[in-house]
Amino acid sequence: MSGAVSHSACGEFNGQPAALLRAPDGAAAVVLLHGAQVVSWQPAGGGERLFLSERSRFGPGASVRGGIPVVFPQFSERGSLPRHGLARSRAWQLVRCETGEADALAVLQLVDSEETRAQWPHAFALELTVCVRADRLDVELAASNTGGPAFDFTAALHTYLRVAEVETARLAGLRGCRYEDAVTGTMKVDREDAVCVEAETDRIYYGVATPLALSEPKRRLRIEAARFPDVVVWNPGQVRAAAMADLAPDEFRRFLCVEAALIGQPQRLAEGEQWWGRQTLIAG
Ligand code: TA6
Repeated sequence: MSGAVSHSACGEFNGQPAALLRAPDGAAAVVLLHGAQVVSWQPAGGGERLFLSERSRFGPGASVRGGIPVVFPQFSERGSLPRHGLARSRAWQLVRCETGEADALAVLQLVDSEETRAQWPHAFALELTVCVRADRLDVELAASNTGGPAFDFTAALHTYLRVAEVETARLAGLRGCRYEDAVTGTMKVDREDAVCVEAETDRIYYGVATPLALSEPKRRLRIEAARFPDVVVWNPGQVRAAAMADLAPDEFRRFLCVEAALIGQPQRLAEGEQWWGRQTLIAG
């Protein structure tokens, strides 16, 4: 993280406005105001645990390849909006950025505008809360219907977990879960003790009730979720990655997306109602 600070501050990351979080124990994170996208997380005493492509584009309109893109109100192309909705491509407002006694916290907000209503005709407010301390990162997304007819949405925290080599990573905890294999267009049940990525992998697991564990030869990561009932596991593989301008050669080997998601049963919010969901990463 460029320009490391001893406390939390609103600063810049790659020339873009960002919340630079640093807890008293040294745990740190960076959150761009663009898209409220976490682009860096370093547990106390540890190294970077999120992937960020060296070819990521920054600035208005760009979607940054890596970190934790916020997907709302539409997952993927399951609707009429641009892929993964409209939240990740807009400038959010930073409303809190502070270091507490044992943690550091940022809160960012996005509300509807004439522009968003032209794409998605609803009054909404989003709030993303990012908290770091010790070995953990908590990211919580809250969505509210701030006035008007009920609306349905799907959402995800599209987390790019950094790995040394994706083929040596193992994701455990999904055995027995039903999943939609977007590569083959089929529904399956996972019978394996762990997901191993050897080629393009694009799976939506529905109704995942237990924490996951990402294991590599030299480190582990525990992945917990609250009120995100589904999990997306994605790696583009070599062929698809070669066609992605914002991925450098072989960078596909350096990440596995494990996304806390709300896809299978869209959430309905009547006027005045709020939903929230959280993903927690615990470094080991
Ligand atoms: O979450 C998996 C996925 O839906 C993949 O199908 C792939 O499209 C990925 O998201 C990345 O999407 P993006 O729009 O960020 O390139």
